[in-house]
Amino acid sequence: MKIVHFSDTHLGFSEYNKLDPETGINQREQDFYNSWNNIIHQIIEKKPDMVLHAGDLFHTTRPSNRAIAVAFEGIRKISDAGIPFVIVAGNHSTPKIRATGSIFEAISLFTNVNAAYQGRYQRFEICSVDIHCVPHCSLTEELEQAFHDIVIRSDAKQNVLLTHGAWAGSKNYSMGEFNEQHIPNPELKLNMQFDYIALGHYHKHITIADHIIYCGSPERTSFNEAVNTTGYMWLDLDAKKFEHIELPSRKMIKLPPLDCTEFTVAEIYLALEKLSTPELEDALVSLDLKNIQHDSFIKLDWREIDRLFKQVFHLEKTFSHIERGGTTVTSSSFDSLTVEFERYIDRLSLTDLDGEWLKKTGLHYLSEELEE
Ligand SMILES: [Mn+2]
Repeated sequence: MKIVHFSDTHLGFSEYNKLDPETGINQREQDFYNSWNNIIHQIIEKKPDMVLHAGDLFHTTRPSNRAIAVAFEGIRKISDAGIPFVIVAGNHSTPKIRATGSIFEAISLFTNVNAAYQGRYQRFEICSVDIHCVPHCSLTEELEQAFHDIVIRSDAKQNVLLTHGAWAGSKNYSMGEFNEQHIPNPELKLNMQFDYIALGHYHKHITIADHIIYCGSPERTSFNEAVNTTGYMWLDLDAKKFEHIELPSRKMIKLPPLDCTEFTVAEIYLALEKLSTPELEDALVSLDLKNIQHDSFIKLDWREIDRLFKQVFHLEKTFSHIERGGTTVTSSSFDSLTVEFERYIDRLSLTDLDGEWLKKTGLHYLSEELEE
């Protein structure tokens, strides 16, 4: 029995104001679609007996038509190949109000596809393997009930638990999100034994115990995930061999913090020039300038820094500076003018003005200005 276990695909995630030259779609949004398509491609090539998705298929509860189209195209390929597909809803894809309905209702319509999304335990029997599903539950009582409802049948050849949340244990597998759920270890609490526990939510691939595994996400949603490898799990359930298959994703690099205490502006530029290597090409890069002296700080040209790192996809800048006469250190981050402008418009509560129009017009003038 060969199984693909993947998770946290976050289709519809988008960030920064850069478009894919080929598709015209936000480049980061396209990156997530590419990673999804890459896994679908591998599934069709390698023909596992089953595919499991451990939650956060979409980035939001109400995904865009485009995100839905990309998801459906991939799921249809798995379905058409006759490969059973089981998916649970994660915290990013569970509506707060049940009356909103769920996109998983539509997903369940595909042949060979089983979705658990209703805040309760569901079991799917596939080729004599029982897939025990605990999706994201909006209430703690629902989650407790879901675990309480798990039944291990005597005639099941193997048992797999598929769930989404922060695994309770000695380490913290939290993503720091307000609505995440904490998963008790049912093997300890309920005295059950599973052949494999397929976890989603924590974006880093990590083996908690031989058979309890977070597969990690195929793309990174923040700089906290810079060190993570990206990919999916390939399971040989009978041989109990569980392998993480790495897949390429957009590079994300955190540069070591630069201490500017002793630096003039020219020396800061010089130090940055050394940090700006060809390796950073097309990567998401974060740069932290520490303790910039007041005199250097006011002379510092952030556009010059962007020019020094022109090979990168996006440069995320954070800094702290020492104010004149004092030791006060302030910390902040500043993005490109276009990103800051978009953030500013988003913060405004516009009643008489069309925010989208304002954004489009403003960005148009800003990009013309920046190109000169
Ligand atoms: Mn997630």
